[in-house]
Amino acid sequence: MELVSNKTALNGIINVPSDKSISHRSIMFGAIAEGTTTIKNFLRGDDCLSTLKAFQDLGVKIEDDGTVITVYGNGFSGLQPANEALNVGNSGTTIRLIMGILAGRPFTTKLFGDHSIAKRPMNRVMLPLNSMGAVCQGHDHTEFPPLTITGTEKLQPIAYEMPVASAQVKSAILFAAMQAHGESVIIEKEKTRDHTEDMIRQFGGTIDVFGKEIRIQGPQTFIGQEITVPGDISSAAFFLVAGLITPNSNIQLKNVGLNPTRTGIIDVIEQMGGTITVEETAHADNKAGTLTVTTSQLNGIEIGGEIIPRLIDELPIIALLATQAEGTTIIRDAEELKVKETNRIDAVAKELNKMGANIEPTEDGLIIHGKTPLHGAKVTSYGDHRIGMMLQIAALLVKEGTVELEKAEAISVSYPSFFTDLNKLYQ
Ligand code: SPQ
Repeated sequence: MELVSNKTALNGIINVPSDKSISHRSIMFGAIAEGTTTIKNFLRGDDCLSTLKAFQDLGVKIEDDGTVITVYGNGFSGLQPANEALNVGNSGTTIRLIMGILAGRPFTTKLFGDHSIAKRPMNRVMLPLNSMGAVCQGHDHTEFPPLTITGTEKLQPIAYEMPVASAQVKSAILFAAMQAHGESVIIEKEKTRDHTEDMIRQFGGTIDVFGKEIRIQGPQTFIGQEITVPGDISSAAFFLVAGLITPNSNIQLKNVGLNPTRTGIIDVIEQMGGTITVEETAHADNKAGTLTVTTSQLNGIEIGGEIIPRLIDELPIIALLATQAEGTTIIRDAEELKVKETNRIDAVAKELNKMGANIEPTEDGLIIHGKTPLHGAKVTSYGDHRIGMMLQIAALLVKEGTVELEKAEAISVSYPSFFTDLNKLYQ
């Protein structure tokens, strides 16, 4: 499709779509809890709908009246063998977290997804779950999907030092650990998003967190809750950057979730000299607020270490931001980007360079030399929603030529109303 280009001002207010990570987990906790869970502001993006369908296939009654999702949980033992293989679509969160839940269920489940899921590493989840007593197998003796998992009611607790900083791996182990008999201890490599830990408490369970050390006792039972999902800072990120780099702009983003494990992009914008204000508002379950950005002069910075998991999904759009900053920006310690929906290090460098950026891909990140004007080109999202949205924001700066995006449909994975929201800012 041809992207919107050559915008000289963006102004307005956007209600950010609901948080993807929290939407997935609200269905999962609803399904394993006893009693009814209601979910308001559920994200009806493709990924979260894959999670919803997967739990329906596992025998959980889930209704959607168009406003509220209602999950009728019957505890872990309410999950029943699925008649067919579960299709997780494009969603890494669905396949990895569901494996932790299925590790404690005494039946076999097959899981598959799209061509991107078939390339995402699964040993990071399969190895710890296998050591707890589940039997997980990848396709053709590899670690890649389609996968088979046979769970057991006799899961052993685990003491596990995580080799990667990953909220998905941590969450999968937590879902298994809450079904095991005894105490499990998980040590994180770096602190990652903690929505699973928050929901354990919210659904009436217990968990102890001391910095990077997590202790959880199993078995635990959970009670159905009323959940309201806040807006997703990872979706807000595209319009934060749009407002900072497009001339004459002022954009307000309402109801953005501000869990501190997710707000690394705000720190980066401030360090680069961007004008951003954060106004916290009351939200039922999670910290949230209004973020306002205005067009800014930016400077290059270094981004690495503990902040990386706090902005891992924002790195493609941060790379675009850096192309419009004076000087060099270095992103390091971000090798996890290579195993997302696509290799995001290569994709960002290749596609933005086609548009005139000066970006060097490295083993664990990117070196971005700014400030560079951008021009028209034929680009692709590689089927990765975040690459697709980043390229649309880049196109806004293009004055000459057009930007043609291949595989734009991937954007509906996390932000189905992305183009409609963008449209509101220049009408
Ligand atoms: O679900 P999926 O496909 O893995 O989604 C992504 C994304 O960009 O939306 C990653 F590609 O987000 C992950 C995130 O990178 C969602 C997530 C979570 O909800 O727990 C955690 C992060 O992944 P990881 O591998 O670091 O645990």
